[in-house]
Amino acid sequence: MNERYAQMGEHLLAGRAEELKRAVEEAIEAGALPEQILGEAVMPAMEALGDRFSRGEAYLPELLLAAHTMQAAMKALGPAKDGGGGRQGKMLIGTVEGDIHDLGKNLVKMMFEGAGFAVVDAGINVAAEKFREAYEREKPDLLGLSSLLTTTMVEMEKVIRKVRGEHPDARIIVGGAPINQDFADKVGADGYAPDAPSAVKVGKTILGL
Ligand code: B1M
Repeated sequence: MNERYAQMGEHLLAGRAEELKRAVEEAIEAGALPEQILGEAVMPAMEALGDRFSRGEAYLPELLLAAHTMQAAMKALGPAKDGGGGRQGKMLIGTVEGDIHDLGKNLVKMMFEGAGFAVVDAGINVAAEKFREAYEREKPDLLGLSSLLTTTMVEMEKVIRKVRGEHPDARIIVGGAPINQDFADKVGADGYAPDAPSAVKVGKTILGL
């Protein structure tokens, strides 16, 4: 399986969406779990690309290409087969203001849907006030906030304050590359998860499921 994962990473970075999608489908058929594919193939490839970008060895178009390719291939991961349905509850999720990264958020959404949640996606670059409005409209059991930039992680605190100002019992989970448990505690989130599969576990724990 290791060689298969390495090849998936190569497809991702080269923008070969169809090949990646096929490889993911074959791996799932061979018994691989979505979280294994994410952890062994997708995340290491994205991290390597991010490191090259930091060193000035890769550029924005390469990041975009990998992002598009991953988006196309993510459908093949398939954990959301039952479309959520809301058996376990309702989640509202979004990426905070100033931040347009959405691949991680989309994965978290897919995993929650796969676990039987109805998920409302507020999108990217969502201002605190928009989160509050959506929270009031949707009345979710759980609010999920994603941030990928050190410059936007502070927005999480604003959203939490804004939503809890009106709904003190709101249950909130945060995540994204720069986030950790200490930060989550500091901003008053109920939970933090480092990746999409564990987000579902943490979310269920928060909800007492
Ligand atoms: Co951006 N980018 N990017 N980028 N980008 C990073 C994040 C960066 C680390 C790259 C680097 O320099 N090494 C860096 C941030 C540095 C920092 O803040 N410390 C960075 C930068 C600087 C930027 C720009 C500012 C670049 C520029 O314009 N000069 C710009 C910002 C634009 C903006 O947001 N305002 C920018 C733009 C972009 C693209 C648009 C080109 C593209 C995003 C496309 C998209 O999302 N549709 C992009 C990409 C692809 C990346 C990297 C390479 C990959 C991110 C990704 O999608 N990973 C990234 C480098 C890296 O992460 N190593 C980088 C795969 C994804 C599945 O993982 O999102 O981490 P991730 O999600 C994980 C967990 O974090 C967690 O679960 C997910 C799955 O397991 N998780 C949660 C996420 N949300 C969660 C929520 C939860 C729980 C868990 O509960 C609710």
